[in-house]
Amino acid sequence: SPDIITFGESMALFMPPEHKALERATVLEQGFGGAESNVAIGIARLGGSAGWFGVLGDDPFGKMILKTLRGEGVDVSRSILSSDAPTGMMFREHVAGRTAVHYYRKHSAASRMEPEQLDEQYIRGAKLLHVTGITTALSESSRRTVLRAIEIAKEAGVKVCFDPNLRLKLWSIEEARETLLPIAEQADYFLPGWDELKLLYNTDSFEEVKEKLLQLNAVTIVKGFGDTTLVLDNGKETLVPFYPAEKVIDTVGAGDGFCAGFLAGIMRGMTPAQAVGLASINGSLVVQMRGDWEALPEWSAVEQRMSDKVWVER
Ligand code: KDG
Repeated sequence: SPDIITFGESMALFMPPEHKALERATVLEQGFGGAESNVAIGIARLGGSAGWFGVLGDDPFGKMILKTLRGEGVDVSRSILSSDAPTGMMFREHVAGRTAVHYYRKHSAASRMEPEQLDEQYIRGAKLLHVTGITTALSESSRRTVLRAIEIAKEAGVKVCFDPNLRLKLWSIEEARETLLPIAEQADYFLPGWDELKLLYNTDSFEEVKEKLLQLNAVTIVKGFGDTTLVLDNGKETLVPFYPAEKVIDTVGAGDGFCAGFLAGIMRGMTPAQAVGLASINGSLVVQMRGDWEALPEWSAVEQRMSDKVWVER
């Protein structure tokens, strides 16, 4: 198995060029996205060993996604092209400085994923399993699939990384809390954003949130804590400043790029705080280009920036 395994729903992505609104666009650019496959690509670009699996429709979009992932060096050998349902789709537009996402993914092939489709040996053979809350929000069966995958990983001593990736277009905050908080309790690495934590714990108080986080077993990485990332590792707190982005074109995918950098760093034997430094460089490069994963850097590019020592660990 690859060192890091992840799974979820990847979707065809359509965007009007030049920040036009969808209502007025006549041409759309085709790409694809999916939080977990974004992470897998990011790890592979950094020279890491990554596998992604999912159920896609046996249609041009499913084939495009698999081919691209394969070309990026991600192991997709456990993925399935199913003729029962189509590949999910999403449309994205930038209107008045804001990004709007329109999902067409209800009853997609991925949302029909079942725990029985998991290759248990494949998960057991990895070093780390990465899951996100998006998959748990898709359907009852995909939620059970995530929970079963975590169970398999834990039984085999495979580390579990969890990004809640709260998507309130997919479910209510109450439903999200009920599913996501118990998963955080099982994680070895927990990568929420500060905005997500406020919603999940229903408070704006840092002290209250911190008290909850300190009860978890996980190394917790709080993204977007002001202009820093907060690392909570065994009761020790470290603030790592953001690596500055020269320009911001498309922020979608920043969290996934961050996660890929973090996990690649951990696999290279870095401490969590060091891995956050790498994660932050990775995230800052992703936002400078349109699309979720296109701008993810190769190892040589981040290595050079790390040695610039523009970011300081404190
Ligand atoms: O993190 C980026 C993802 O949000 C995007 O790729 C699409 O997976 C996606 C989702 O469900 O929103």
